[in-house]
Amino acid sequence: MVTSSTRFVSQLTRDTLALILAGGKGTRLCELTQIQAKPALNFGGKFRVIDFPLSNCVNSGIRQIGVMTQYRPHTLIRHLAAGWSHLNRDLGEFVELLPASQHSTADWYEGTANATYQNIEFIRDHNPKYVAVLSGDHVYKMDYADMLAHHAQSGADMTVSCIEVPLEDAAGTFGVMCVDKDNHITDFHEKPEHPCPLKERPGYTLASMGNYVFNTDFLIKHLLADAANPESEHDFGKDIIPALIKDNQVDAFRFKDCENNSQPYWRDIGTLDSFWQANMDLIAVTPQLNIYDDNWPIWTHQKQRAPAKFVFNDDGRRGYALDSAVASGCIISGAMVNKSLISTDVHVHSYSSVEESVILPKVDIGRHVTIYRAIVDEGCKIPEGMTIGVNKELDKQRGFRISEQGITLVTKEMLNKDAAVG
Ligand code: ADQ
Ligand code: ADP
Repeated sequence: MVTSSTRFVSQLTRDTLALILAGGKGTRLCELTQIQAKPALNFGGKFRVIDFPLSNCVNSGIRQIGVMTQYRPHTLIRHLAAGWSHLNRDLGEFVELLPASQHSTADWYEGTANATYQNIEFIRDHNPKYVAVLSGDHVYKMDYADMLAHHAQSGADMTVSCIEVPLEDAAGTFGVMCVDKDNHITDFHEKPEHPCPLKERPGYTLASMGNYVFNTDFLIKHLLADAANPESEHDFGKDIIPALIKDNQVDAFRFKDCENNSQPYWRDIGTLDSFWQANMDLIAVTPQLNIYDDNWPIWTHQKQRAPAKFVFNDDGRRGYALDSAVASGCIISGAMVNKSLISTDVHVHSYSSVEESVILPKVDIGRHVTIYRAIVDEGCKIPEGMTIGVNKELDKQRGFRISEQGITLVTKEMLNKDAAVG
């Protein structure tokens, strides 16, 4: 039976246009984002990061989606065209690409608010009641309909989704806010060194997840005002939210797991360490983010591949993987894989070991290779006998990158340079 409340929520999601911000550089991911934008990064063996917000939209019932691209968009565009172009336009559903420099001005997107400003005509064309501006580079499962219902029922002009984060993790990293007892935002600072602690949970602060819901007219009015302000950097966190909270109702939507009121999984994979850790989180024995959940599938596109294969080689060496995820198209022959995430089309040859590592697609790991606590980028061919991640000094000498927490990153270019020197 359809209740009035489900009808209410389905109407809200139908009345919402989602704009996904997918143009950031992701500089702290170093060489991993040298040729592609952060939302296009391979993640979790077979996904790309943008699949998470896109799947959240579709699973939430928001099926009118624009993706604002800018920085090195090639792989992102290819992925969206191959995997996300099947929504049915005849039913009013779409995922549309909104590249910079193609809209009301000939300029690049200067900031998140400017990217949205440049798409005002697109918003007007679709005439939604609400606009959800969503960050394209986070890994999480979220029903945006909860946030929309909160927004509509509270009568807010704008709603910001937020999550409780330890003070030390938030400092200099997230936009943080103070709220009153009704969750109206009373103070907002973008990436302050000293975030304000939560009264009810000292040691924690309320961090913005970079997801916003607006009443459409309100959004357009304030984007126009911001565009005319020469002092503004045209960023939601730096300029728009701090200015709006003074005279408008801007609410915090506290992202919680409704069933048990716990903190859901949400990760910004902005650094090599957080990228590695979020991949490792997926292969935990009981992961907090369940990607095997039929109720909230993470949709993606990938080419058809043969199943992963594990070979007992001619010398009687087992090819096996433990506490790991191995994507299709892989062959693990006479080699050991432990606590690792092996993406599509990886071949690990005999007498090699891969531990606590993230191996991105199309990697060939030669015989007698040891890889420990590393990220191996797409397309690498690791030569026979190479050791990665065991001796960090040696890794550095070879030109590999070592993250703050000691994870080694290896890319094709680094291997080519090492081969040229060696
Ligand atoms: P950051 O993630 O640091 O903080 P930003 O680098 O602007 O902010 O990226 C936000 C989103 O916008 C990302 O998805 C990025 O790809 C995209 N983006 C950035 N510049 C863009 C541009 N010119 N054109 C199109 N897309 C662009 C933000 C908020 C904080 C909040 C964190 C949560 O500003 O308040 O705490 O997200 O991670
Ligand atoms: P090693 O991994 O010992 O260096 P190979 O690369 O020859 O040796 O692969 C070992 C085993 O992996 C093969 O004997 C075969 O069973 C399997 N294998 C390799 N390539 C393929 C393939 N293209 N299709 C199916 N199985 C393959």
